Amino acid sequence: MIRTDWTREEISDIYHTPVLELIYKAATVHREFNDAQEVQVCTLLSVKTGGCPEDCAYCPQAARYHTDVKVHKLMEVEEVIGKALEAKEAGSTRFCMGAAWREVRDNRDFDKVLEMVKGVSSMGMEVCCTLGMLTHEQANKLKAAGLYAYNHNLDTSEEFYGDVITTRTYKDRLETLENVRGAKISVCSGGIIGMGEKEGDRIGMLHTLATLPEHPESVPVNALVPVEGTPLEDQEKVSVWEMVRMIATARIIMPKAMVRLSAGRVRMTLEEQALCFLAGANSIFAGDRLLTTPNPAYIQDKEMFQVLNLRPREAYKNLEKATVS
Ligand code: SAM
Ligand code: DTB
Ligand code: SF4
Repeated sequence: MIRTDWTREEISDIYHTPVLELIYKAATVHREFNDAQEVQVCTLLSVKTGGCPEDCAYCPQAARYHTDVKVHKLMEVEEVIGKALEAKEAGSTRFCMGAAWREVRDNRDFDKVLEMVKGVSSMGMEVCCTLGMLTHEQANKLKAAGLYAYNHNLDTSEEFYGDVITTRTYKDRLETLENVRGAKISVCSGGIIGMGEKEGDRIGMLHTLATLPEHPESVPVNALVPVEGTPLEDQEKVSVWEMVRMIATARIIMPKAMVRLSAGRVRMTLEEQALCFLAGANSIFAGDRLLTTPNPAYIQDKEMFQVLNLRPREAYKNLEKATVS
């Protein structure tokens, strides 16, 4: 049964289940609702990099931190289409374009992004964008251009949010998610662990996601990539068991969602990633770059899929293809 009335206590009990029991339960739920051999392969591209006015403590693209990220204006449409084609040829079925913006503005850059969305969508890939805050009208325009999904992470609990970001509120985040949902765009929303949050914050974030009127179709679970120059540069690496608990809990409370083993895979072994798949992860970012930080190369993931007998999930499986109007 799909439930949106979970209590924090119920989620906390699931999260704190003895870990092998938790993996077993999550693996069982996963098999009830999904094909456990299938893993979605997504590719990210930073179409506008760095110089962001926000103060997200984890982010190498915030202008106020001194990181090695070079500012790059919005890419040209043709170049982006070329990158999407490369991703498609390498086996990716979802292409996610990210921009280091606080919010979308109704300007020429937005028109250009709409062109990118049209182009990638017409290649038969699921197109996703992550561009910051969106109004209802902007969401409708993206939908009309063929946008399939929109990523907008809650990142952590409402209580811890102010310790990580002060330039926007949790409420702002939830409003954009409502605008995305309202435009009938598939919702991608998750968060980051390893930022110094308590277990209660991880549970709080999962509670918010699992009690939205509809669960997000995708839930990315990122391990913090500590980047030199950001306030979180010295955070310790999260253990695989923490990733497993997050993924397994997300799988049990949002059984149909694509739970994405997102940032942090470069620091994980194949065996550690296998545990995450067993716990119910069924999506990854592939390609040697996330937005600005490294990620395993396609060839490495191909080998991993072979060893673990996993299959890439086809685009738009069981779903209506996005149409360009
Ligand atoms: N500017 C837009 C926004 O904030 O929504 C879109 C791009 S932003 C980089 C997308 C997401 O990347 C963030 O919400 C955060 O969850 C994730 N992210 C950024 N830096 C990260 C890091 N160092 N480690 C893990 N995840 C990170
Ligand atoms: C998500 O949850 N993780 C991705 C994607 N959505 C946009 C981004 C991870 C970024 C990691 C740091 C970087 O490469 O800049
Ligand atoms: Fe800007 Fe997004 Fe990075 Fe925050 S996470 S600083 S909004 S690019």
